Amino acid sequence: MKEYRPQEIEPKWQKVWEEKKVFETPQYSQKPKYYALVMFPYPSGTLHVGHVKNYTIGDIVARYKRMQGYNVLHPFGYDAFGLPAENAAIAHKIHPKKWTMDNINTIRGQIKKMGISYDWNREVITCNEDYYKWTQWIFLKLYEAGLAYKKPGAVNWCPSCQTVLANEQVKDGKCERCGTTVTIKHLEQWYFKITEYAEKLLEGLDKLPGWPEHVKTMQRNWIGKSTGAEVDFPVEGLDKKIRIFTTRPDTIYGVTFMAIAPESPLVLELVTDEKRKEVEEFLAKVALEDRFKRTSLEAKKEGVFLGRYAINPLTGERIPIYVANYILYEYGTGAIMAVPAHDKRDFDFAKAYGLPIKQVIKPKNGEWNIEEAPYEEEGIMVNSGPFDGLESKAGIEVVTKYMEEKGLGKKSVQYKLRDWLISRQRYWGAPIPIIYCDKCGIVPVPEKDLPVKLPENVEFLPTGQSPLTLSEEFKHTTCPKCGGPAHREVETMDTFVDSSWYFLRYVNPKLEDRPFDTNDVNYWLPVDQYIGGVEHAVLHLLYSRFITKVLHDLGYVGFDEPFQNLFTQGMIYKDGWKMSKSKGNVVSPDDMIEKYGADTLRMYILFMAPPEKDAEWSDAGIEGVHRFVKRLWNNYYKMLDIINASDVEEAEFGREEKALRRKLHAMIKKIKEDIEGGFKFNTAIAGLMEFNNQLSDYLESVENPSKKLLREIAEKIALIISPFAPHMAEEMWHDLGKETLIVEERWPDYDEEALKEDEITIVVQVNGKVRGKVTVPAGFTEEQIKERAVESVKKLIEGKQLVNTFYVPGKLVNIVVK
Ligand code: ANZ
Ligand code: ZN
Repeated sequence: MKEYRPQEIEPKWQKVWEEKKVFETPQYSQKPKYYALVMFPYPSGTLHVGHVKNYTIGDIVARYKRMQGYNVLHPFGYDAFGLPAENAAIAHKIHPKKWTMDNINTIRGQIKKMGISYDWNREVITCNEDYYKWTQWIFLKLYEAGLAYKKPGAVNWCPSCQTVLANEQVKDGKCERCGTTVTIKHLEQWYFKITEYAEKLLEGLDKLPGWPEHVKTMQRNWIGKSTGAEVDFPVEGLDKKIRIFTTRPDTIYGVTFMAIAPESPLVLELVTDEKRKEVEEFLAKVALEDRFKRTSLEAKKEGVFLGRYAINPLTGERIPIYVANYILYEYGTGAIMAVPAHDKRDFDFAKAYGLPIKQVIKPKNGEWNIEEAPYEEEGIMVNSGPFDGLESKAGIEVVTKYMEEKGLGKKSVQYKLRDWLISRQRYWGAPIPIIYCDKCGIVPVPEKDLPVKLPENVEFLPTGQSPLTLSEEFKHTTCPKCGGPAHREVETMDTFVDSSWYFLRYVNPKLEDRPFDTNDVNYWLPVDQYIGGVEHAVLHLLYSRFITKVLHDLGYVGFDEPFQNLFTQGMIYKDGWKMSKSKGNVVSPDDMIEKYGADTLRMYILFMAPPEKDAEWSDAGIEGVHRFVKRLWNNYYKMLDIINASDVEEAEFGREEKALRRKLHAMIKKIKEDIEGGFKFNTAIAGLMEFNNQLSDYLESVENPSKKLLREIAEKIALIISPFAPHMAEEMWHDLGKETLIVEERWPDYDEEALKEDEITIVVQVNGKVRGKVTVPAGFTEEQIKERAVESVKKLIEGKQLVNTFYVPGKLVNIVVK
């Protein structure tokens, strides 16, 4: 019998697929289209099995859909600009480009050995000129539309990466990449106006039923929409007003102080001379503090009285004004009306500074001691003049309307989302295509001059300044408008800009005069299935949705959501830890392929857990799957020996054959449902294992096996496993005498007829007299048959006591009653 040698058959079939160009996708076809996309990697080293999980899942989807008759687009590329590459290049003292390209070559080789069905003709590398030219083009389009702008402001600075970070890249006050505590710097930087799309980005989520709920929730929270009111509080003795934002206008009778953010210019405008020194000291102290800690719910509430009062526009009361550390300058209006009775932060502040606490909402039932804790729930309005007795929820509307009528305030919607800061002070990125001219100011680089090339011989050690500042050749240029001397923007774009549109470039990776063809992308997109890590729930997935919506509104694409369905896979752990080089717990796919073959590795990755769950790598686990793969192989070639042996008589289907055929089709049905009903690849493989055991039993126990049945099983098994273990499937198909490639065949359907079980008819007696018959599936147990029999004579034995039932196997049931 033929031995299983994956090291021989795998490279052989990979070569055949490549030579026959089976995975090269035609731009259009009669078949329905299917775009299967995996998140492309940072080429910052070699891949470990955790990365490969992503691509394996994507490959099952792509191969399965291909075998269902779809025109499948399944591309691959590299997110090749960025800090990891640059930092590693510095550490290894080689140029980021060389380092990146070397890694790409290694990764490509690793993936090819996995037998993933990519169309390699469509490979996209974001650091290549023919790609970043179009990233710059997208910047220009946003600039023209007023969606890219430069502004000074406090930005997040990573002292270790020596660059600014977008808010999305700061996790709990730390750099998303390196974990260093982020500080604040004042810089003039480029932003994309993602806030203008806040509402569209929220609404779009409702049109994505194929996204996991938790990812949509994370995006909703990040966008952070709040509905409330803006109210103006006049300042006593000055011709000034303080505008506040509140989500609780129903509590306005309970305001006992106001608080302003330390960064607000209002603070120094309002402070009295007596208080100036104290306030300036406070501002200096706060400026040194960590903004994330300072404004967290648990942080100690601190502030200083400005010596000034405001007037509550509804009650006319005098309200002391404070500067306070817990107010964010960038949210709402940067100032609040404080209601300590109903807001925890205001409560803590009032307790610390001995300010009054005035209850204006009471619980519907029972009492509340407002000195002990704030009451933050809904309730009934009290101490609120004409509004007393209103339910607080209704009160929000009523009070807002009242203020609008009196011109005191207006309804307002606020978002937590901030504009996307895209400037980076690092080398390895796409230069921002902007020129500064003394005469003309900011001038965008004309489209015909793209790309603005990244110069290669530049000292790129991080200094806090963009390395391009050091390249005189790059910096000096002429103004496209007036022809006078000018200089280029020296900062590069956040790499999340590169990755926010790569899925469009895959459609036309070689187009030279445009980033993509509108008709072509309208055919292929939205992506039918996107697969990647949940760590991108906010960053990449939000930015890609934003850029797509902008391109849609500018008329370049016909769709406004890029990814129809999203699947987030779990991670692979080893020894309880996420795999990482620094932990030394990395499992290399190359080693596993050498030892077991790619098909075993693929099967194990899929079998180890439901793919959305984290899973722990186990050497025993892959051993086990490998044994199964070999058993399956052996059964297969045992079958082929029988099929090909001329001395075996063709037997009629008996009971065993019918039963085994039923199990075969039940397995096909199960695997189909597992794949289509939500990526249940682990149970699909378990189903295959179960069938393989049943097949072993048959081959061992039956003397004269049916060639006809074995031929059907052999054919179906090869087809079924083809998406999972494609090399082995191809070899089996070939050895079965087929002349086609299995990847170009249809995945099998199950035979509804075969699923039906055989039936037997049983005579039913009551007290020894024949009273009827029942027909039951042959597989029924004695217990089930008796139950059916009793059921069939229910009327006859009504009111009588059931004494006993006797079963004569396959013939009759006698029911004894009194
Ligand atoms: C009065 C009030 C009474 C409030 C009450 C809450 C409860 P979200 O849901 O996050 O939008 N606020 C407004 N701007 C702020 C800023 N820049 N920094 C810190 N806090 C700010 O929260 C809105 C509420 O947070 C607003 O409603 C305001 O306090 C506070 F019983 O106004 B509230
Ligand atoms: Zn000029």
